[in-house]
Amino acid sequence: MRPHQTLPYTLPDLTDAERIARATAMRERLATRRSCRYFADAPVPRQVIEHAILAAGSAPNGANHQPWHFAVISSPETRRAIREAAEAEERAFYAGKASDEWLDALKDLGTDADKPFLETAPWLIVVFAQRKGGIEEDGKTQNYYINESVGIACGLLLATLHEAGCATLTHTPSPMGFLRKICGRPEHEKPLMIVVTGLPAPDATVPAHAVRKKPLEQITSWL
Ligand code: IYR
Repeated sequence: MRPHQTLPYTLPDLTDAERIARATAMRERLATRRSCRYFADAPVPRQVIEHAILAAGSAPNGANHQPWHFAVISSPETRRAIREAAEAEERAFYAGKASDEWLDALKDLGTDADKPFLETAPWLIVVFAQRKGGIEEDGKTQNYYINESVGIACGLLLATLHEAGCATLTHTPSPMGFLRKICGRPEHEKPLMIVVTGLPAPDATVPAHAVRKKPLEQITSWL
């Protein structure tokens, strides 16, 4: 007897060839994801966003407290408010707060303080990490492995949106405290990132720099 309530767990009984084929296919589809900064203003169905958030909400996490909240913004007024606040922080960042080394690391990405995509893209998903709350969201119970949990959730969110044919951008204006106020979230929630999503603009480009990925030999050691 196991000392807790259990449910059976099974997975499809694949052959090794099928496992390899599925891993390859998934990897190849994920490899076409890019951070996109040029969005069309075309709509994307709300159901796409709902399914992507439910996928994010299935992430492994500390003690199954599911320490995340997704504030989904489509209203033009709120997108404008977020753009204005984000650009104010970014202007300070690019005009002096960032070190020369940091600005140098960004130069191949072509980013600057202008963030028009915050108004162009139809959906902004502001991801909050709940420092407290537990599964009942009581605002008091300690949560665990918060950044790890919400980071994995963001990965699943991005993967699902990509699979649905949506372009995405993880945007992290710093500091991000203003998002708590705009989204009406409590003090114990920490804004982690804005996931911008929609369709790519017809003339969208991505920085060539970002296409260079480290090879397997470099990112792996087999012990
Ligand atoms: N948050 C800024 C700067 C920035 C920082 C990193 I590290 C990036 O990979 C990209 C941008 C901005 O959004 O412009």
